[in-house]
Parts: sequence; structure tokens; C-alpha cells
Amino acid sequence: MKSRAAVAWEAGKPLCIEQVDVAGPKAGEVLVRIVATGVCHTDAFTLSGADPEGQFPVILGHEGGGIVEEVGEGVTSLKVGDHVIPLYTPECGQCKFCLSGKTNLCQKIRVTQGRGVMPDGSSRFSLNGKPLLHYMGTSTFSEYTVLPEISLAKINKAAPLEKVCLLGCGITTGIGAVLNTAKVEPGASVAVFGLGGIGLSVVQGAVMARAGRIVVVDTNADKFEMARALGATDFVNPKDYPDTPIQQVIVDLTDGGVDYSFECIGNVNVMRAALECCHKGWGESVIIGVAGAGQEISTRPFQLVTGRVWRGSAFGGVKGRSQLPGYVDRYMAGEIKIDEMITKVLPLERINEAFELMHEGKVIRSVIHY
Ligand code: NAD
Ligand code: DAO
Ligand code: ZN
Ligand code: ZN
Repeated sequence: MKSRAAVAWEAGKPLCIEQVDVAGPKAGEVLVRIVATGVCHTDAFTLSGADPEGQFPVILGHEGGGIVEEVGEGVTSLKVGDHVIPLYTPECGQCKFCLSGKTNLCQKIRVTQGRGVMPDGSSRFSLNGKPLLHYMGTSTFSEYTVLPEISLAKINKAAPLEKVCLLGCGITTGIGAVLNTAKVEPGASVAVFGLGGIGLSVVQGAVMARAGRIVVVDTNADKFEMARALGATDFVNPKDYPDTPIQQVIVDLTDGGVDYSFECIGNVNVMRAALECCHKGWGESVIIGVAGAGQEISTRPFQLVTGRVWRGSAFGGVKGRSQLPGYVDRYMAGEIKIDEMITKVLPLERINEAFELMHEGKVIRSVIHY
């Protein structure tokens, strides 16, 4: 079948709207009509060429919501008409990782997903006979996309797909990093570096965890208004402290450092600051941001010897098939805010505007509504 799609032909170039060919689902696969998709910093990161795993030509997009159009042979857990959120972190329920009880990083299709193809090694997308690669196993910048059954979470049909699509990445990642990875306890102090869709969702998660102080840090002061509305208590713009390391500013502000910090930018220097603003003896820092190819983090090992902990979080530690439907239900119950995070809604034809607005720091999230 034909599908409207935004194709990334090469790194650093705008996306091109094309009518691509989409092959039907093979065994264990599902054809989904994407109703809406968010545009995340990670899409921009891959498009920029800085992503070590980035490959072209590719159909990007990983923050979608859609409806099942067709199921392949052997698919038992989904049927035509089901509402779904694509998962870049699948959940097979059978691999060593899924069974460990310690991680959400299912490895069942990791190798082929990383190569931009379906589990059988081929792509379902093409244009004029030339294959186009899948992205993160999701490719939500195509109106029709094919995914493995294990990469789809079935959700409440009453949920608006043009809103809950954001649970496919940013909002779940931020909230999950607080609740699952750090396990922030009531009264704890928190520092959040970077107030994009991820950082603001960390703020939301910290409020849900009933944290005490929530210190937010961003070089774009325009971001503070939304952070305040979500419940942040202290606002730090590094540009106001040209002569003091930002970790020192936060240590001074919080009587020795915060209990938990979250890096939501992808900047290795900020990652160091996020660790070093943690309280001696127990402070924990969670890296969420994805750094560019070849970059490395550093600190003095004595920071860890003296009790600080460095960890990381992918998709907020959330197991997509079993736990994401509960996040949708919490949105429907008014416990998770999504609407406030959507600054702009655009048709697919204007998707490059969404990238420009993100680079200009003018949006939290743009949603593409097909
Ligand atoms: P975004 O671009 O919308 O937000 C980044 C924010 O950081 C902006 O507000 C910007 O002003 C601020 N910033 C930039 N440099 C800064 C600095 N030196 N000090 C303070 N603030 C600074 O990005 P996003 O969509 O929120 O994504 C954030 C990061 O999270 C990206 O690296 C993305 O790839 C990553 N990510 C990780 C996961 C995961 O599962 N680990 C999931 C999604 C996204
Ligand atoms: O199992 O190695 C693996 C794949 C991990 C994927 C986790 C991705 C999280 C960071 C990328 C940002 C996603 C939008
Ligand atoms: Zn994302
Ligand atoms: Zn698995």
C-alpha cells in the first residue's frame, strides 16, 4: 500500500514528504495506522548525524499513537481496530532480560532493530523499489507503519491518540526515571537539568513522588514558567553564574546537595555537574540524555567513593506492554498531565517546522496529527 511519510534521505537535511510503499505485515507483525506522533529530541539527534547508530535513508519517529489495520500470521494479542502505542523498547516476556525482573531492556529484536530492519532482516518500506530503513522499530513519521507484535502496547480505546502518543517516549521516560529508576521518596530534594519534554516530565514525576524541593536548571529561562506550573520550586539559569560551577550553586542552595538529580540534555559536562551536585553519602544521579557519538563522561572517582551513585534510565525503566497501558489510564484519570506539554499541532507536511521550533527552544512538544 501507499503511505504518506517524512523520509530522512541523509543526515543534516530536512525531511522530504513522500508517498512510500509499505509492504503488508509478515508473521508476528502488525500494520498500524499512525494517528499522531510527537517529535522528540532523539529524532533530531539522529537526523543531525550525531547518533552513533544513525543510518539513512530512514523513516524516523518513535512517539506515536495509532490503530491496528492488519495483523500478520500468528499474531494473537492484537486485532484490527485495537488502539496501540509503538514501543522502541519492546517486551517479549521471554528473553533473559524480560525474565530478569531487573530491566525493561528486552533484547529479543535488538540486533535487527538497531540495523533498521524487521526481525526477518528486511524492510517493509520502499520508494521506487529502493528500501528505506525503519527507525527504533517504530517509524511513526509514516502514516502506515509495520511493527513486531512485541513492540506494541494495547491501550484504552477512549484515550485520545493525539495526546497519549507522547507516552510513547518523553513523558513516560521522565516520570518513569523518577518513579522506577531513582525511586524518589516523599520529601526528597531533586535537581532537573534541561527542561524539554523529558525534564519537564521528570518535574511531573517528582511531584507525583511528593518530592520536597525541585530545583530546575536550564539555560533558556523561558522554560521556567512551565516548570513552575508543574511544581518546580527553585529556578537556576547557569548564565546567571558565569564564574561558579553550576554544581556548586546547587550544593549551596540545598545545604550540601540534592538527594536525586536527573540529566535531561545529553551534555557530558552537565552529566558531571548533575552527579557532583548530589549530596555526599547518598545522592543519586540519573542520566537520561543521550550524548553524541564518541563522547565520554568523567568525574573524580572519589565522588563515588564518598557515596554518590551514577545510573542511567531508558524509557523510564517502563516495560511497555505490561506497564504503559497503566500510564494511559493514569492520564485518563487526571493523574498524568499531557495536554499542557503540547505547544504545537502540525500536519505531516509541516514536520520540518516542528524540528525548527525544537531547535529554537520554542516548544515543549510538537505533535504531528496525520
Ligand atoms: P529538548 O531539546 O526538548 O530539551 C533540552 C533542554 O535542555 C532545553 O530546554 C535546553 O534549553 C536545555 N539545555 C541545553 N543545554 C543546556 C545546558 N548546558 N544547561 C542547562 N540546560 C540546557 O530535549 P528532550 O526531547 O527533552 O530530550 C532530552 C534528552 O533526552 C535528549 O538527549 C534525548 O535524546 C534524551 N532522551 C532520552 C531518553 C531515554 O530513554 N533515556 C528518551 C527520550 C529522550
Ligand atoms: O537494549 O541496547 C538496548 C536498546 C536500548 C534503547 C534505549 C533507548 C533509550 C535512549 C534513546 C532515546 C529514545 C528516544
Ligand atoms: Zn523520544
Ligand atoms: Zn524480552
